[in-house]
Amino acid sequence: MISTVLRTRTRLEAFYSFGHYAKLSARCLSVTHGDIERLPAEAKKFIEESASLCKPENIHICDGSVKESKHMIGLLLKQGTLSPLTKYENCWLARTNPADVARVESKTFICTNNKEDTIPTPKTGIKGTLGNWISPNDMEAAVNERFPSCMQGRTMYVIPYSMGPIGSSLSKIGIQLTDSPYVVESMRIMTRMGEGVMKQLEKDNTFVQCLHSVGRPADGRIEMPSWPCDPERTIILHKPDQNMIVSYGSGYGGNSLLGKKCFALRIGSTIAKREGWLAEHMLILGITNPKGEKKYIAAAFPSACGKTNLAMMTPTLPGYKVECVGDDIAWMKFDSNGQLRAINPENGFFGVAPGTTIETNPIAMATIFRNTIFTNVGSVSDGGVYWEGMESSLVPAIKVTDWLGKPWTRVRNENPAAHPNSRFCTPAKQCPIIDPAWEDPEGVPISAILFGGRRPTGVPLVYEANSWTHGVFVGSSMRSEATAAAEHKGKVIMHDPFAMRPFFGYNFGHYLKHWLSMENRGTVPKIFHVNWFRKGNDGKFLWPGFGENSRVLDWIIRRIDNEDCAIDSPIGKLPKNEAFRLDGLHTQIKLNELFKVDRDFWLEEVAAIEKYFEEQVGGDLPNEIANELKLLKQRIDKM
Ligand code: GTP
Ligand code: SPV
Ligand code: MN
Repeated sequence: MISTVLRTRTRLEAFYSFGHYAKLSARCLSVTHGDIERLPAEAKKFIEESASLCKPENIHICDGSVKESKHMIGLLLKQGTLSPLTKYENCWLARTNPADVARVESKTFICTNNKEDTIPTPKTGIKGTLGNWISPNDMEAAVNERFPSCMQGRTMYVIPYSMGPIGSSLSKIGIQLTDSPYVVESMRIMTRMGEGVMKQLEKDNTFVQCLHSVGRPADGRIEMPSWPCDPERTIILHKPDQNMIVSYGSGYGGNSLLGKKCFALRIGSTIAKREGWLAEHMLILGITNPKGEKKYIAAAFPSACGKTNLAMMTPTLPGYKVECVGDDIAWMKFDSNGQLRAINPENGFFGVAPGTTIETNPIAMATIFRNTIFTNVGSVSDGGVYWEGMESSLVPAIKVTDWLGKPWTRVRNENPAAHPNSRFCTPAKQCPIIDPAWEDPEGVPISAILFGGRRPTGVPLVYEANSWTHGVFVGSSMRSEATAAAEHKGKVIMHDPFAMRPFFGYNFGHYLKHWLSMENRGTVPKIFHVNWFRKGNDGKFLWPGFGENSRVLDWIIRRIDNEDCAIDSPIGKLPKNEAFRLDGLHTQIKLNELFKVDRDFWLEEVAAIEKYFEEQVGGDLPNEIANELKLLKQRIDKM
């Protein structure tokens, strides 16, 4: 037994501790920008060992300056990765290899010694869907099959970055090594990167180590020199006990901007578990009512289900104001007074482009036409961008090119001009309604947590959980229609607990226990479930959504103030009909359909949740959650 353990350790160290060999090659490292000696010893070691593995031509330590950014853009233009969008200020269009357009959940792994630490054990014969586990040996093999010499002829960029305001006690530092200048430019927008973090590292040398390469196909042939990648062998690896992320083969989104899903959620959730806080796939918004009272709300919706839109909402209810703290990730911790406080660890928005319009999200439209990288959107002959939803901007004289670089006309083409997962990458500080406290190192106080998804049938517009435990159950039983943000096809309804299914850094059952335990750490906020996507028999949305969602927030904040405006239902508390504000709404709302709780639907829903828990979570399901399911079933049975 002991010898097996020892052998594993030695082999493990082999891939990240080349010892003698590493030091020898390190002497030949050519650092062409920045001073490696300023970095803490651990960081130097990480860089040297990675360089001796990947064999880059040279090393560039990023300072985050404007000069550096100009240099990167120059490189990217030369390489053909970016083209200028002359209509706007400092905006660029990137087209990826069409095989590299979204996160690849099937190739994303968490590495722990014990499989049970990463994923619950599914029922015999059932494939687990709550994450992928990889053993330390297999991770080592995966790295050794892909990384040796993968950066040959390329520059290895060193990106010191902070998730959260630099120096905040809620923030954490990462160092990403990458051979992609596109990733450098994107990280410069999405994180606080460069000199400020170098200084912070002098005070605190702990960091998450992130190694990334766009890779190089096994046969050496790079199909699209403007977007090198290796889709066949793409792999995204996380090693929580070493705060380590290793990503190979993809240059886009959550696969390559390692601060986002890999660090802030997967590694983040494991750190949060250890340290007693929460790392969640949630937007954070501030809402001020007509009396001038302000509250902050966090909301978890799956990818491409409306977080950016809600975070930047323009309320239609008069007198209301929404301000944005973050649109994708929240790190939440109780302060010494037992108040839950949240920071947005990011520095930019990596938002879905299609559907973003003046009508639906004017605030995003006011944010994104400066200093922004657009990826896989269409472009127009006047130097601007185009995507589905911008039809009214089309005039015959303007020619559209689709995301693949082909001429596109609306009548002729059935395929969309922009890829459904095309995105803008834009600085958060440009958002006209960015919250004054968005960079507050203490975070903002959270008064409510929302869960939601795309549910075309059965699930009402909004309901309130009866208690914290019931709320955790509501999060655990979330389901949503698949979207283009990942590799899933079709509109199947998938279980996506807490909107975290692709992002759990550890066993979902343990995650549930951790959430349940929050009640002992401070004053827990009220929990709600929302669904903007319910459809009528005619297949049309029953609710206009977007700015009209302020009516839902209005009811929610009145509930936070304990106003008597709710009635009990078997699934939770619903708005009293007369209390839900519809004043000034010109479209006819079928309230009965929108809020209906149908017995047959919910019996099926309960059965689906029961099956899911049984097949996927098994013995790791906390009793409290099993009990909430039992109670729900009893309440529905009695309907
Ligand atoms: P990620 O960045 O992938 O995490 O996505 P997200 O949750 O931020 O989703 P986003 O706000 O970008 O919305 C995705 C899609 O949902 C867009 O096409 C929106 O137009 C649409 N959407 C957002 N809010 C609403 C709404 O209230 N009603 C309807 N019908 N559609 C909405
Ligand atoms: C998501 O899929 O939830 C995103 C995009 O926010 S990505 O950064 O690619 O994960
Ligand atoms: Mn997201």
